[in-house]
Amino acid sequence: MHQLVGEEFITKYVNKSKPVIISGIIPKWDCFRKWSLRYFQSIAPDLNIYAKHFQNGQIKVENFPIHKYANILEKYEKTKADILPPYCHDTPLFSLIPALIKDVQTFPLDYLPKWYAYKWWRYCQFFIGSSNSLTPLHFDCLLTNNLFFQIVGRKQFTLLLSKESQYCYRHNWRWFKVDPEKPDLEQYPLFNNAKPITIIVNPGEILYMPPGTLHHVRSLDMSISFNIDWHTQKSVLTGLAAGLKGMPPKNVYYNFLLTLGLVLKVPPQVIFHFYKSYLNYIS
Ligand SMILES: O=C(O)CCC(=O)C(=O)O
Ligand SMILES: [Fe+2]
Repeated sequence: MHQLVGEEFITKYVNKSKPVIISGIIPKWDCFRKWSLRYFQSIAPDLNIYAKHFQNGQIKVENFPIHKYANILEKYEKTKADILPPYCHDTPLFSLIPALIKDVQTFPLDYLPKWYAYKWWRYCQFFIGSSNSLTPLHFDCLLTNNLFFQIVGRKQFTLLLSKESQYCYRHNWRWFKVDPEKPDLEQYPLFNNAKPITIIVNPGEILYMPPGTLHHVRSLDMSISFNIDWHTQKSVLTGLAAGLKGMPPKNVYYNFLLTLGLVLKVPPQVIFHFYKSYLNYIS
């Protein structure tokens, strides 16, 4: 959809839990012409990058000065060695480099509940990595809506609607054992019933994923993206109720905070103080 306005986005997609790709917004932003890892380095030379290895269901974190991380990615893009560089995944870069906020104007705040308007950028998380970087199949752990902004490079998303999770062999609340790129149907025969949708999100496009959408994400190029995970009044109550369906207590706690904000109108200034640890929460 081209330049979708807030009202249409909410009635046609959020209220109907339908994914959509939105074009025509990011290309008007300065980030679209400006951003690269070297640009981030030039304005924040002392930044430390935390990067993850996803290995057999485990997540290992390493950290590097930004110039070293840029060197590692550039070397990988030249050699395409067998070993993938670690992936800078889920980093609150707008809080670490506030000068980047002005590069994403005008942010589509009319897509979100008004409660998020106050310092909305604090809820955004960045993904910076080489081509071939992978985020294995999962859903977002608070059962939030996700607006995903693809700034540099392309990403291939394999999506499965929430109800398809029964065919994907779940482990640890949010992760799934099936590899949708090459599913082992002998080990995971139920996946035969699943209807995965594979899409490419191009630079300058925004992907909307409704709560509980399973996604497996493969970077096709060196890539810079960020998302905002956000609740509506309806999704936050569903997220809270998921405490009875195996959601870990820590996640229920974050959904409780967001319920205080979105439903009981406790101001974001108060809630964020307690919520901010979520932005460094690895689950
Ligand atoms: O871009 C990626 O690799 C993962 C994105 C993701 O999982 C998310 O935005 O929730
Ligand atoms: Fe995700």
